[in-house]
Amino acid sequence: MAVRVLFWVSAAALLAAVAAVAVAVVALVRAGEQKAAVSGQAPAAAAGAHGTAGHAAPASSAGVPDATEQVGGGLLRPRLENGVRVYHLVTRAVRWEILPGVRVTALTYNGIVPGPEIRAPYGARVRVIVKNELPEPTTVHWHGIAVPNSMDGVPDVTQPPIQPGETFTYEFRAIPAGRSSKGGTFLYHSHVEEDRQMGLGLSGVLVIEPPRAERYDVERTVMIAEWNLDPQTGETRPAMDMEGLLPNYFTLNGKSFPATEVIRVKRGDRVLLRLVGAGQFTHPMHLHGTDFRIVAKDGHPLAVPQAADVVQVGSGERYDIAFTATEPGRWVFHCHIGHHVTNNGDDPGGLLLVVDVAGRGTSALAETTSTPEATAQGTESMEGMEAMQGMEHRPGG
Ligand SMILES: [Cu+2]
Repeated sequence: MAVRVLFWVSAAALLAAVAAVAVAVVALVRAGEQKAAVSGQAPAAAAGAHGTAGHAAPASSAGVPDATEQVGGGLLRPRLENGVRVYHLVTRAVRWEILPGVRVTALTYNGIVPGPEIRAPYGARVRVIVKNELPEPTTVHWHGIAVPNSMDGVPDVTQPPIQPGETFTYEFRAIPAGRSSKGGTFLYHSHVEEDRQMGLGLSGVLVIEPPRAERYDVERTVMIAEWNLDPQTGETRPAMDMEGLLPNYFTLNGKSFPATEVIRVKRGDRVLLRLVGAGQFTHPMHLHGTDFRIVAKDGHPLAVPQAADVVQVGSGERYDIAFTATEPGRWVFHCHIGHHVTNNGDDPGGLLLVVDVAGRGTSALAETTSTPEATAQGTESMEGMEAMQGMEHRPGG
C-alpha cells in the first residue's frame, strides 16, 4: 500500500516537473523575442531599413563627430542674388550636447539642433540650396508655406528623395499657405522617414516677417523636442509613442534644463515666445508669474488673442504667446507633464526654462538681454539650478 502511494506521488511530481520545464522554455523564448523587439536589432535586420522596425534602430554614430557648435537655432543669413534671398542648408550627423556631458547622435541642418532660423519678409523670393551629407536620402518640407507643388518636399510624391552627396534647390515666395496670413511662425523639416529623421533633429523654424509686425522687447523661438537616449552607450533612437522608443530626455532649443537658456527681461518688457512642436508628443506649456495671450496659431494671427497660462503644443503646431513681464523674479516656463521635466528620470530637467524678470535698474544682468550666441552654457546651468533651488514649488506645481 505504502509503495503504491509512493509510486503515484512520484509520478505526479515527475509530470509537474516536466510541465514546469516546458513553461520555463516558452517563457525564455518569449523573453528573448521581446528583448530583440525592444532593442530593434533583430526585427530591423529582418524588415530592412524601410520597415517599421528599421525606424526604431539607433542612429548610426560610427565616425560621427562632436558638434562644433553649442547653441542651436541661430539666424541663417542669406546672400542676395538678383533680388532672391539665397540660403544654404547642409544635412549632417553630429553628436549634440543636450546637457553637460550628455550627447545625442543627431541628424542636423548645418550641424545644430534645432536647425538654423530662416527669416524672410512677406512675399520675398527665397532659394534654399540643400546639400545632403547624410548617409541616407532626405528632403525638406516647408510646413505651412505656399510653395509650388514641386517644392513641397514629399519624397516620391513631389520629388525624388535627395540622395547622399546630392544637392536640391528649393525656390518659393515667403507667403503662408492659404494666403490669408501676412506672416508668422512656420517650420521646415525632413519628410523622409519623418518619424525618424525629424525625431533625430531635422527641423528648424521659418519666420515670415509681416509688413507691419508687432514690436516686442524680447523675442524667442522655443522648439520643443524629445529624445530616446541610452546614456551608457550613447545610442540615440527617434522618440516615438511606442514601447522601447518612449523618450527619456526632452529639449527646448536642443537643451535640457538646467542647460536651457535663461531668458532675461526687464520689468515691463513685452515678450513674444514662438513655441514650436518639433517632436512627436504634445506638451502643455505653462508659464509662472503671469498669464499670456495666444496671439497666433500656426502662423495665423488670432483676431481675438486668447488669455491662458497653459497652451497645448502638439507635433507640427506653432503658438505665438505674448506677455508683459510685470513681476520681478525668476519665473519658470515648463511642460506640465511631470515626466517631461526630467532627464532620464532625474528632476528637475527637460522642458523647463527660467524667465528672469529683473526690476528696472536693480540688476546689472538685467541691462543686457542675453542672446543665444552670448549664452555661456556653464554659467546658465548654475543659474538655472539656483533658480530651481530658490523656488517654493516644484515645476509640476
Ligand atoms: Cu511635455
